[in-house]
Amino acid sequence: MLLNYFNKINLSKGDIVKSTSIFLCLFLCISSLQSNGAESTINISHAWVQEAPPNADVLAGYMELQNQSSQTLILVGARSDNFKSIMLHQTIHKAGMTHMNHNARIEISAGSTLQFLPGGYHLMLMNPVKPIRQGDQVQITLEFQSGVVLPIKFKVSKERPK
Ligand SMILES: [Cu+2]
Repeated sequence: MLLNYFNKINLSKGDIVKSTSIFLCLFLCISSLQSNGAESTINISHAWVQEAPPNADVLAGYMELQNQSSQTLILVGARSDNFKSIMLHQTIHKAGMTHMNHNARIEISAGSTLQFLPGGYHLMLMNPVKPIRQGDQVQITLEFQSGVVLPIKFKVSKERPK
């Protein structure tokens, strides 16, 4: 009786594991299909990291993000081997004060362009793992809520590249 009971438990546990992996596979397959279709609808240009003193703990990354799709695009994060962490920030001027907001997500509505510029939206690049100099290129991967990930090369420069 007891043995039967355990057999039953094990069986249903196995089923759950099986269905979870099937689900995971479906999910991954669907997101990779989506990313194939979506990449052409997201256009990133003028991607640059503002040059900072060699010992700077924090740098800022900027870009122009065009959403050419018919759906709202939601940027949820960024990562890079060149930095310990990256946050989505927005500089805000309010009542004569300037501060930075941390955004968990940034929405770019269908057909619109969002500028990441000094004094506005930026990627806050924390703790570079090695010194970053003018002329370098750093790869930063943008992560979207749909599951799309886009590796982008950012040019290190004093000002926005043409
Ligand atoms: Cu910031």
